[in-house]
This record gives sequence, C-alpha cells and structure tokens, in this order.
Amino acid sequence: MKLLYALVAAACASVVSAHGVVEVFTANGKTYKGPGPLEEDGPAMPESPMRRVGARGPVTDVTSPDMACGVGSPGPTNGIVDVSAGSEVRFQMSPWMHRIGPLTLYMGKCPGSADKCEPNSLKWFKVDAKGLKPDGKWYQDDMASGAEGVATIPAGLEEGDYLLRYEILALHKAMEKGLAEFFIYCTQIHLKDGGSARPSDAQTVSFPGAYTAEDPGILVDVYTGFNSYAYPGPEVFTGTNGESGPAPAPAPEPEPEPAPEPEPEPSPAPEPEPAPEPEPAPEPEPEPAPEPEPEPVPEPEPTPSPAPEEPAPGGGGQAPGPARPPQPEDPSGPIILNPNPIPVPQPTPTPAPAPEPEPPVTTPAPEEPITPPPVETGGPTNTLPIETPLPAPPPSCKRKREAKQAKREAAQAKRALDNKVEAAKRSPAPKPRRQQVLRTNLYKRRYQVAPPRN
Ligand SMILES: [Cu+2]
Repeated sequence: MKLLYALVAAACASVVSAHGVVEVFTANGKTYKGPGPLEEDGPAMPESPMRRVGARGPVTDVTSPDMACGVGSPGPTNGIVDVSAGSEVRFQMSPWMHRIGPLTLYMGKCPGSADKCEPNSLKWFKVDAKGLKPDGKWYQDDMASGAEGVATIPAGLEEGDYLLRYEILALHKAMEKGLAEFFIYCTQIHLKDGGSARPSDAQTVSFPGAYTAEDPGILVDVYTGFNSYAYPGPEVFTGTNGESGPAPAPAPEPEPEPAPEPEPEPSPAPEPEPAPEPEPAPEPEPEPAPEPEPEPVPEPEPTPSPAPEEPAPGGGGQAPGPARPPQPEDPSGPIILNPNPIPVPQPTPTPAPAPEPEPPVTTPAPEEPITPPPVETGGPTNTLPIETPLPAPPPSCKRKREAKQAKREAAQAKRALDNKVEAAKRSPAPKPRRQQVLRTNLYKRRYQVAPPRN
C-alpha cells in the first residue's frame, strides 16, 4: 500500500492533473510537435514554434500575466513557422479531458520578430471562436474525443510576425467565481500571403485585462437554465477590409459580419451526462461526472468526502436564478472540426462513449486496480503479477512424509514469491505516463480530491 501511495504521489508530482497540452500544431500542410510542460522534464524542443508552458494545469486568475501565453508565462522559443492568411491552423491536444466551454484563437502582431515577442504588451484580436454546436454539445466535446481544434486565420490580414494564442476555456465548474479554467498556448508564426487588413483598436484587447472574473461567459452555470453562450472578449475580427493574397488550399469560409444573432438552439442544456444526485455544495476539486474514464473500478470503496460537485440539470436544490437573456451567438459562422485529423503520432481515439484509447503498454505489468493485491509481504506489490497461492496444508497428517512434502512445497512457493517481490523492488517497471495519468484520474474520481503529493 505504501508503494502504491508513492507511485500515485510520483505520478501527481509530475502530472498535476491530466490536462493535455498542444501536442501537434499544423499549418500550411506541415506539422510541428509541441514541447511538454516544463515541469515534466521532457525534451525542451527549442526549435518548436510553440512556447513551452510550465505545467498542465489551468490558469484561473484572469488578472494573471499567465493569461497571455499560459501557465508560467513561457518565454520565447526559436521556431517561427509560415502560416498563410486565410488558411486553417490546427491544434492536436495530447489527450484532452474537458468537454464544456469554448475554443478561441487570438492573434497579436509582434513589433519585431516573433521569437522576441512579448505577449503581455501585445494588442490581441480574436480571429476564431467555437462554442456550442447545433446539437447542443460543445466543440470542446469533440476535442475530448480526439478531434483537433481548428481555427481560420483571416484572409487579407497584413503580413508579419504574430503570436497565435489558443485558448481552451473549461466551464464545468464555472458556476463558482474563479473556477473557470483557462488553458492557453502561444505559437510563433510568420503570416504570409496576406493583405492590408488590421484590426482597429476597439477590436483589440490585452492579456491580462481582456476578461473579468464576472464576465457572463466566465462566471456561468452551464447546467441550469442554460441555452446560449456569451463569449468573453471582443468580437471576432474577420479581416474583411484587406485584399487577400493568393488563397491557399482550403478556401476561407465566408464569414458573416459579426451581427449578433440570438442562439436559436432551444435544446436542453448541453450537459453530456446528467449526474443523478443534486448536490447543493459544489466542491472545487473533483472533475465532473461526464468525463470519460475507461479504467475499471474493481471494488467500490467508500469515498472519504462524499460530496460530488456536479449539480443535476434543472437541479433540485439549485435556485436557477433569473434566467439569462439569450446571448449573442458566435459570429464566426459555421465551425469546422476536422473529423479526419492529419495523421500525427497520436492515436486517434474513437468518439464519445467509447473508452479512451490506451496506448500500447510495453511493460509486462498488467494494469491493476488501486487496491493492493492480496500479498502479505509488505514489500512492493504494485506491478507484480502474483498468481501463485500458497498450497493449502494437507487435510490430515496421518503420513509424515506427505506432510513434509507439503511443507517443502509451501516453502518453495513462498521463496518464489519472495524472489518475485525482491525483483520488483530492485527494478520497478517504469509506468508509461498514460497509465499514471489514468491512475491519477481514477484516484481523483474516487476520492474526490487530488492525490497526495510527496
Ligand atoms: Cu481541469
């Protein structure tokens, strides 16, 4: 049990929570791998165009400088990649876990080279925002099922170096102030094939500064009386006043003027899976029920803190409050999420209810439950398959020889067991990170708290 705890703690020390980062960025038909978070000791990848965030966790303070380029306010990287005006850019997350909230792309024009660009002083403008789909689910839901996030760069935008700021906003706990989760990633690009369009000052914002914690798209209960979403920040800049250069492969979709129209979708609140119990006291920590988690839970242990946070839809105890007026819907027009992402070294998960894909496990150790296997040695019990039970003593000991033989066998079996345990102690098989992540998720779901750190 001790070892198990140590393993869980080790997993958590490096993976604060199982949030993804941008694993692959795609532009102009080329793919670029992104670095993992600083805290995880992965390769630095200085040639990547993606600035390296400090950790997987969210930014929750909208006044933090981290709102510009993500956790840890990552500094510049060396790579700058060409992106054509009017083209699509794509963001493939390493496994993504949240399903509620918008996906937004901002751009900020650098005064000089993008590898020297200071994000907190940029004038950012919004170029793409994807929220609810016509079926009432969120585009982020597709991302959690493996789809890429896709955004379109305005045609006609003036050329130069820019930072792309990709923002994933998770709203599953956003009914409580300060619990909306921002995941932000900056990519250094050089925009080519552009025109002369540039946003007006009124269309630009600063990060931090663009949002407040009370914005209706940030402090929002998406479970109760919810039927449309009010995007925080400025309107989408479409770049229509510029003359666009030769449009590359996918012609830019016609973008309607940002005339806000009321959300026509009267469908029920877009919660993926209603949680049955109406619990009036939302706990900040645990993840919402609908997050898919394939890990088999072998035996239901009593959870120490029995307060799940998810309010039931149309909740029993929840006062719905005054119904919000219909909010302007996304002016950016129809939204594409690529159903067939460009093949990248990321296993493409199957859609929604299917369990998350498990990468091929290379260690012989079987995936095992959080409960310790029934071994009394007190040694490391974690990764070792132990299937040899001690032979039972003979029912009666009339014959001494038989009894002796049984004793020998028992001693032998015990020695073999001890050897296995010792071997496991000496060389514990390293767990693939994915398994650790699943284990952390399982722990969090079961105990409603983050696993302990060491
Ligand atoms: Cu989260």
